[in-house]
Amino acid sequence: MNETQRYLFDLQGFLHVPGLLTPDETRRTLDATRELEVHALACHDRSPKWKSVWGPEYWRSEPHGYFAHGSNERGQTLMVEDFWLYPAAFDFLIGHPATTALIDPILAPAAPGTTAYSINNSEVRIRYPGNQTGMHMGFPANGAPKYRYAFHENRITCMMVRMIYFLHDVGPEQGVTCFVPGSHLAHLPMPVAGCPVEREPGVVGIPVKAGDGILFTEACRHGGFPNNSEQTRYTLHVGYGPPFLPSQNISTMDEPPQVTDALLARLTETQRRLLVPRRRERI
Ligand SMILES: O=C(O)CCC(=O)C(=O)O
Repeated sequence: MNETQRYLFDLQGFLHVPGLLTPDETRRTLDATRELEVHALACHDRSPKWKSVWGPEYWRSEPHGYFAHGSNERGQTLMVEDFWLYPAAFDFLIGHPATTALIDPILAPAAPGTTAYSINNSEVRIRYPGNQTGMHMGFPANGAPKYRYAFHENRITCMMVRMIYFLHDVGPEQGVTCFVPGSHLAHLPMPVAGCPVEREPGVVGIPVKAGDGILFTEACRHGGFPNNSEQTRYTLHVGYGPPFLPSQNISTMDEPPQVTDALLARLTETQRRLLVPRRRERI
């Protein structure tokens, strides 16, 4: 993270990173995401159903173990959590060097001898025409220690951050991700009840190109403008936090990370540590 990026991240609570993925990575990831969309929709009826502790209902792919939620109807979102469990096009994003270079300097430093941080959240979000994402987070209204943003001893120290990978262009009318810049530092709750996403005071939509990323602190209030186009929006969202924080996927909230032997066998040791924090070993 360079000085300008650091300045903007601290000021806004988010950072738009053009060209985070190469054109080839972007194309391959979009193809894999569309394949996963077909897979997830096709296994809905025959898959076991689960209700998350946060309320939403999911189905779980029997062969791969990922959890999916939603539908492909107009106005809806299809979410697939722990998308790495679907082999194997997404593995390169676990410990992705360009992402790591942005995240290393801003996550809360870990205690000596522990993994610096882990991946605690991974979602494919597929937003169909007519869909929007309600605004959420932002201090102090939804403030909680696990989302905290702080600046301490000349260092940004976030608890949880997220990277969104955009797999195609998303213009102003195509469901852009939006933020209330600076809301990670706000003292007052958002004052307008029932406000449409795009009319919330201070909200700004961020148009992006294929391959761009947006990094943000969970303490910054955010959501997604309505997708007023006929283009379905495909994004990947990956969350990072301290290694003592378990899964933050809605399907498996606060449970141990969901991994399979098949996934772990494909990964390097460094990648495995990002998904499964280090534990004691019998010697
Ligand atoms: O881009 C969007 O639709 C909203 C993203 C979002 O809410 C999130 O990643 O938590």
